[in-house]
Amino acid sequence: MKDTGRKVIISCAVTGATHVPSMSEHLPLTPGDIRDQAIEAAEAGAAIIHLHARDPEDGRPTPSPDIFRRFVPAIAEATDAVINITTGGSTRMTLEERLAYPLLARPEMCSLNMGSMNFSIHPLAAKISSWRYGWEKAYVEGMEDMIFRNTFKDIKRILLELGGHGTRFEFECYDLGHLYNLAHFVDEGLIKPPFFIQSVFGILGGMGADPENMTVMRSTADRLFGRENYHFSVLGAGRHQMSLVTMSAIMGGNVRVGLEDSVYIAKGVKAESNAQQVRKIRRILEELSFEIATPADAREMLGLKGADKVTP
Ligand code: KMH
Ligand code: ZN
Repeated sequence: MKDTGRKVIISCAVTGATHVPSMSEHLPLTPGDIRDQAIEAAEAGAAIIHLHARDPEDGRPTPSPDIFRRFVPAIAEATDAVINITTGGSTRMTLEERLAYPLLARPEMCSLNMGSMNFSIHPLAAKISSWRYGWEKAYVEGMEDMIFRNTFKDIKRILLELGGHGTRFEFECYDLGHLYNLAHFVDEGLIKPPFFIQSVFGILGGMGADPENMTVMRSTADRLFGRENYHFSVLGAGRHQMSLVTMSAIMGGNVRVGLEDSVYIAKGVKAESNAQQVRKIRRILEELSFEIATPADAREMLGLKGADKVTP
């Protein structure tokens, strides 16, 4: 793998499908909000922008290609950031729904979740006393009984269908076993290096946000894939976000921030935008003498096909 001089890729996950509008007035909901916050995050230094769509009427997660098309091309037009579209969607969407837009757009990059699991923020429901939209309470409470489905067959389908169009993946690994699932597909010949491994910490249903877990993920990935064959990255859910991603950079990895993963900028303080989180991690990394990857660096590091090969 070509050494581009150890630059750190900042990914920004702009809105997601787990957090609900009542958690932060700054969570972008409409196509215009998502577009503007994504562009600002890219200008602040995010080389990769990870995107979900929401219904403009009430902020409910949606897989609708029509809604994605109301902001993705505008972001691509305004920035040279790598656009990374979710294939995880939400735990309530079918795989068919989750793949509807990615299969049309054939992005440079998509997320790919490496195992089925529980995935929930239901304990938060008890802490929210006033709900902005009628759907939110049942949505959050209902996560207690949801399964985030990502079977071997589902993963294989995504690798074959999207991978067949040259899309490469942010492999989201929430547990040690997910690295072994990834290794299984490498053994099957369905994935070629360089792999981009997003280790996810602090999701209820996945591994906890203990720093020790990161050393286990890192050393296991080294053993399974060889450090020269993959790029490590970390996201930390909620209050663990900034400390865990900083640790990733120190361990030779990359970072993901964004309101999809945490609505905070500091203890008890809500982030006013995605760009604010990007600026904060950029500041920390530069203070530590890390160099930030540009979108061109990220494309080279991850072997991406280029923005010109994406269907607008
Ligand atoms: N919010 C992340 C923990 C996806 O979009 O595929 C999950 C995620 C899933 O990013
Ligand atoms: Zn996502």
